[in-house]
Amino acid sequence: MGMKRAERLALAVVLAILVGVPAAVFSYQALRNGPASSGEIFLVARTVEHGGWSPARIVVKQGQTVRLRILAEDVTHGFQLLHFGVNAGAIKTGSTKVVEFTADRAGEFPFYCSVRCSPLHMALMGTLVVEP
Ligand SMILES: [Cu+2]
Repeated sequence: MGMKRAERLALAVVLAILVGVPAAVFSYQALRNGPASSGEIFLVARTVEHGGWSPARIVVKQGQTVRLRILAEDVTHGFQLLHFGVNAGAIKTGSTKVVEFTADRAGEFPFYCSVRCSPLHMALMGTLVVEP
């Protein structure tokens, strides 16, 4: 014997509340906290000719575990943050790589593209700002 129509409807309503309310609360918190606290920062690499790093300046707090999801948008790029021993290697066109490190020192640190991506490759630089 299957459930009656009313019972199925009641079950659907209960499920919607059980799943929907936590999802709504979670997305609200994610919006309010922003990308820095939720732990992942989305970073887009483009050739300098097409805008360079976006954002070109990343601000985090000292002690924070920083997770960068890097998209190589137009051609193959790399990502290098030498002061924290981070080297993502080649990131193929249209793909992403995730790197993670702990920002254990305060200061301003340059990050670079590590793959010869274009004539202005050497100018593809950004800055990581670690606030004390
Ligand atoms: Cu490059």
